[in-house]
Amino acid sequence: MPKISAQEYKTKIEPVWCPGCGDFGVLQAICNALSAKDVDPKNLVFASGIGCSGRLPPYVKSYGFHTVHGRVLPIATGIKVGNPNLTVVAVGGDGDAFAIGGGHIPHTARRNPDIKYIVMDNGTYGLTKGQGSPTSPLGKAYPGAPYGTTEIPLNPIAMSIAYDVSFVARAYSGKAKELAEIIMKAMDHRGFALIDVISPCITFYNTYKELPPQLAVIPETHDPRNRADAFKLALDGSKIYLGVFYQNERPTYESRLTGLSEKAEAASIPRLNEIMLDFT
Ligand SMILES: Cc1ncc(C[n+]2csc(CCOP(=O)(O)OP(=O)(O)O)c2C)c(N)n1
Ligand code: SF4
Repeated sequence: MPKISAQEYKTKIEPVWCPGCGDFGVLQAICNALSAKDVDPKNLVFASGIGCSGRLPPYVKSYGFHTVHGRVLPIATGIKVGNPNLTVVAVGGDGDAFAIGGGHIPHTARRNPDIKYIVMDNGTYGLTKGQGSPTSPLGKAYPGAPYGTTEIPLNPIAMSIAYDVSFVARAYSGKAKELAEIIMKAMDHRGFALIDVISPCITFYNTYKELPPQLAVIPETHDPRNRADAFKLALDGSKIYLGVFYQNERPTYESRLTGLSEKAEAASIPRLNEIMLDFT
């Protein structure tokens, strides 16, 4: 198969995002990474939750599943278990991932399916016109919270390290080259990879000016296998670090399931239809 260019990974469907939305940079970085990794679109699935970011799957040449709000991780896990040969990428927003869907992160981490989760984190609920989200700063006023938010924000990186997500990284949509490199590293990782991508919502929480001075690349001396050091970087409030914080290679969910049905066969556990015969 001839190599597909990044441009060719984009479908003809025009994104409906506002001009200047950070999600354009994420889409571009995804296509750059797919092209560099030479991923066959026939073996590629994008699954998404609901939100502006959740609209991404039809924009990429792949199979796509626009699922329900907060439920992308169980669905992506099911896709991977159903066909472990597929490259499975889950996408969505910070509301989708860390509010309604937050309960799925620890259990996906425990299972460790080989799926990649790209969270487009804009600190607001964009699609529903600007409410505070789990990553909104305390006191930030939004159209949907005119007197300012009243909750302290989550730290998605520290939370993911605490849950032992096996690959944890942060990137910025405005640095598409670096973001593509992190996506490629996540693709090389065998297991559940979560990338928290700061992706500004130009319409409801425009952080394009305030962000760049706060960003810093994780020092090259950092060893992502060192969980304590990863926590230190994640909790360092003086900077917003970009790069791979934590990586813990371990068996994937699908590899642990291998041979399970044969074991059940060998144990001659009655099949459901045989059990049902007792009731007919
Ligand atoms: C069960 C359910 N509850 C609420 C909604 C309404 N809803 C749609 S998208 C969304 C939040 C989107 O915010 P986020 O996940 O951060 O994505 P963004 O739009 O910012 O990309 C909400 C609350 C819904 N669709 N389904
Ligand atoms: S509302 Fe915000 S997140 Fe949604 S498309 Fe517009 S800029 Fe992007």
